[in-house]
Amino acid sequence: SRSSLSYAQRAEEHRSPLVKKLFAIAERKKTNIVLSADLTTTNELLDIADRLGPYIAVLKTHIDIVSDFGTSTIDGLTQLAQRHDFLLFEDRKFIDIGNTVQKQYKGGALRIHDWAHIINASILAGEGIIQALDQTICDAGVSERGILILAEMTSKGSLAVGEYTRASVEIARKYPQSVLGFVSTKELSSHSPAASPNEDFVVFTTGVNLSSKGDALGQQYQTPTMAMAGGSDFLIAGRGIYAAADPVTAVKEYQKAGWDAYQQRIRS
Ligand code: 5BU
Repeated sequence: SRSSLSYAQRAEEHRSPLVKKLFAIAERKKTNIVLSADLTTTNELLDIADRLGPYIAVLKTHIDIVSDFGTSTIDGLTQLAQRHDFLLFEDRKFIDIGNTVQKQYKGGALRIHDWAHIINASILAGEGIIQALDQTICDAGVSERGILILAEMTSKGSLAVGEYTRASVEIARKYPQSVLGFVSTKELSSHSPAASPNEDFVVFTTGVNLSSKGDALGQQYQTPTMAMAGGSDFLIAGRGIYAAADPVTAVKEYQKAGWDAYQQRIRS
């Protein structure tokens, strides 16, 4: 199955230039860690991106929590992404009607399409939202842009389960140009009867923590080893890394745990 293949093998066979690049970064840097850099000032965000950049494949932002957001935020992130060889993922969770999300993605105050390689969207509003984002990506003619569908969420009582998750996979299959895969707790497509043999969705898993089981507001964690065993490809960790006493030591621990679990999986 797909989860026993190496990132290098998957890079070779994948049709998306962005996924090829993502897998190539993972191989080069020996990391499947996505840092959820939930810092609230430009200085703090750029500082953590610079210090931890060498150990991560992707930097995930919530750009709307940056209190002094501006051109220097975007320019800084873009330069650090080039210097340290990582991609930028804006965790914007688009959720509105197609016409609105096109405006939120392409323009607005945050100019997300200009700088974020990866975005995510929920299918609560139906297929039109993915159609709209796909259209923006295809029309722009920039190859390094892609969408992850939010097929599940990690918080307690999440309603993104069952039929909703199945519908996420079905919609993803209709937009192979722009949909890279999912944000989910585990691999999804092989559980679905219509999976074609060469389908290769990328699975990003949030709620990853080495030492905590959750927080006081409903977050629920799994370890890097559990997530990789479930077919995840990229592990998203925030407070477990950036809020540690020594974030560099912490990111190296997550990197090692994630990479060991990956190697275990492709060997078995
Ligand atoms: P933490 O500090 O590792 O708990 O941060 C988790 C991050 O992932 C945070 O930015 C959330 O907004 C994000 N997240 C999540 O926790 N759970 C989900 O299902 C999704 C995103 Br989708």
